[in-house]
Amino acid sequence: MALTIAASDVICVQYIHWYVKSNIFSMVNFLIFGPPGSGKGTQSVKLAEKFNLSHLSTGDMLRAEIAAGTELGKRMSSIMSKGELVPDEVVIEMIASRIDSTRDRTGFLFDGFPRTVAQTVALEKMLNDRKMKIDSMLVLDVDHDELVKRLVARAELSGRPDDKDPSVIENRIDVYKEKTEPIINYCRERGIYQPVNGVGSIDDIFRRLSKYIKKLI
Ligand code: B4P
Repeated sequence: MALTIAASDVICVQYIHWYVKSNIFSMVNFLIFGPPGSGKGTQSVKLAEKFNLSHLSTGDMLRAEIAAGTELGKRMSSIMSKGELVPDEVVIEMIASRIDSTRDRTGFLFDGFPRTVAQTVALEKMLNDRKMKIDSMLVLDVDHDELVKRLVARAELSGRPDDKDPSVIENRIDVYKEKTEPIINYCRERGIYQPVNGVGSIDDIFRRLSKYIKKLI
């Protein structure tokens, strides 16, 4: 029996191919990770632009709520100014709504999220439910004194209450070690942990990170 392929079949196959390529199923997703002041926000803006990634920063989202004077912002403001983490469910909800409204991007760049193992489990589930995964965790390595120096310098320009007080900076670093750093082991076990030297010029660090992103997209 001769096999004939109709033009409509070809169009259908081409459509499926285009749909899979242009949809979330083919997105490549990165965590940019590191202690406060390690340069996550600085590098994320540049990387998102270069690689057409959707940059999702929970810190920026929370600060936007505070600036807009929303009820949520008012409740979160005192937690953030002490250098503590806001409740997991608040940030998980913020991220979930952004994931579903994103289209036409190479992938997601999660900046400052997740910050607890519970947030990591929730993110994995959100992505798995949409046939995606965390493809790589890029961890910026920066020593304690350099972190403090950067945040004190940023306080001059940003006016951020969590940068102004040295004891709040120390608390943020302690909270990172206690609640956020355990995510590294979680991701190491999944084979997606990638340490990156976070000391040097912004452009040098950008080149180091770009090299790992290029390998995956
Ligand atoms: P974030 O907004 O995530 O801020 P961050 O950790 O302080 O800063 P980042 O690492 O992005 O540093 P940046 O590039 O700006 O969090 C703020 C707060 O929000 C948290 O403490 C928490 O309360 C809350 N929050 C956010 N997400 C949460 C979550 N998922 N769960 C619970 N709570 C959450 O760099 C810092 C400074 O260094 C800048 O001034 C920059 O110019 C400078 N710099 C950067 N790279 C440099 C380099 N190579 N050399 C010299 N200086 C450099």
